[in-house]
Amino acid sequence: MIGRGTAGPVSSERHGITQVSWFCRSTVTGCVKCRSYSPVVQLRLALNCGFKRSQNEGLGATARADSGARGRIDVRKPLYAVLTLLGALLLAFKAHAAQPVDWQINFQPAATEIMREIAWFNDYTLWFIVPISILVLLLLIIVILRFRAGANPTPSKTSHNTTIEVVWTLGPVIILLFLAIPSFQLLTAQYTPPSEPQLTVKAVGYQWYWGYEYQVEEEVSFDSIMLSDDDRASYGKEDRSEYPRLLAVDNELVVPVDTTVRLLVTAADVIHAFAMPAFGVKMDAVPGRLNETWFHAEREGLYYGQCSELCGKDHAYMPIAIRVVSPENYGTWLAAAADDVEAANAQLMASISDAKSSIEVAATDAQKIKE
Ligand SMILES: [Cu+2]
Repeated sequence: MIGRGTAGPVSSERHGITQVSWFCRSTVTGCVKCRSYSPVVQLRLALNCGFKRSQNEGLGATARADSGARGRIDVRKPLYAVLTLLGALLLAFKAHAAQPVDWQINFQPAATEIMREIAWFNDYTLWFIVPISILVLLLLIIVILRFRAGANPTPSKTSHNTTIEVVWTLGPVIILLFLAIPSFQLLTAQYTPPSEPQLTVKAVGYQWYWGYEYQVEEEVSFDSIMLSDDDRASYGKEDRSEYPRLLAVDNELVVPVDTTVRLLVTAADVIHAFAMPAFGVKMDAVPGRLNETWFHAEREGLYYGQCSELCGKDHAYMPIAIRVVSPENYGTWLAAAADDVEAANAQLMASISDAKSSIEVAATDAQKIKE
């Protein structure tokens, strides 16, 4: 069984196996026996995540899949305890929005599997970088103090040490292998859509805005220009938390949720780059060349990115906004957008805010009943 984005233990009905981890609670899916998850995830499980098999298999701390029993990390194991603590610290710094936030020092929350893998690879790489930096710093301090001229009036003439030379040659080679293998796997995954794309959109970079063309039966194409403060009222985008300055646009790229979207990227004048951090997408837009990438957004919402290639004086003013909506809303929007994109957007925003307010009303009613 494959579960997606589960907020708790995920169990395999087929083999009765549960995995529980603070690191991968919301990300890792699949069954250890079926090997139904990607190699990158497997490595993450092995190295970071305190992956638990059922007790019958007797491997490490366990979290049983029996009758909905809630698994837990066995913190008796010091390694897991340290990993858990550091993981919690890392998560504490993560922003909770589909846009940058003040004092953010980490990635935006992932909205695609690829972005989760990228975030994992970033954390994984830190496990090498930090110890190596500390080791080098310690060695420098030792050398500076112990081998300073004052303490060594007669310098040593040692010039070779075979053991050290073997260690400092093989050590980096092994470390690089540990980095290269998951890195290549991630790179391959980034260029391999999980399924045949159900929608193709062409994004064209212009100085200085984006244009989108949907490859559908009835032509839908429009320009997406940064929203100016003067236009906020006419587009109904006065809420600056949802439509931030320098990121909000007049017409967003609208795509359905849980759909593999093929993105063709090109430019009409100079080189731009289409970047959407929450999706793990970054692709150069080169005039005369059609680059291809893809994404599979898992959550509805409004996501912001920017042009990521210095492209001229207004490079900072050509944001990218993608609105991920339900397939029904997307269908309605697409039909309306063939005639009038701005009217279709207004209609879409109205139906989304209706749905939001009805959820809020339901929540308030439930609260009242409780009281
Ligand atoms: Cu640009």
